[in-house]
Amino acid sequence: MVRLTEMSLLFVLLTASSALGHCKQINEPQKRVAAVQACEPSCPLGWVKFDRRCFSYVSQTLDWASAEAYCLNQGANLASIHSENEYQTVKALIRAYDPKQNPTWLGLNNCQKRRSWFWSDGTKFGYSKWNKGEPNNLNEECCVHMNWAAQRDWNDIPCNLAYPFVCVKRLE
Ligand SMILES: [Ca+2]
Repeated sequence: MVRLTEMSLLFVLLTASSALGHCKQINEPQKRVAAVQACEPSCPLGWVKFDRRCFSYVSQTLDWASAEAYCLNQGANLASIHSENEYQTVKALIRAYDPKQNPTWLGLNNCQKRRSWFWSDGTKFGYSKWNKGEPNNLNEECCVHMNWAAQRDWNDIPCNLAYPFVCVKRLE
């Protein structure tokens, strides 16, 4: 019975490691679990991992559509945000590269319809962190950036303005 359990564990571990491809086979049983954990997919260099996704800050200032195109070239989209913890992670990422925390594009927009907010990565809009009085659609604003004004949260703004941005991609 013990032998069977051990064989099952070995099978699971080997299946997991072959699925992950780059994992080395470890022969000492006590090291196998740690080895598989270490083999979990990781983000590319310079990308920050949160909740099975990878975030990257891009300091180049581009309009919203060009920023989305830049992210697409990285196999990513402009960042979507789905929780306070995720938001604080993205804020910290921006702060690490830009201590002044300038306004930075997110992937949120309502350019199709006034009250319909969509994330460019196709994830569902739920969490939000608008500045007080936003979104106000002043001057045809339908794209969203964060770190706006003193409150440094979200604001709708014309899409043709240029800001740095954050890209996100799923871990494979
Ligand atoms: Ca606004």
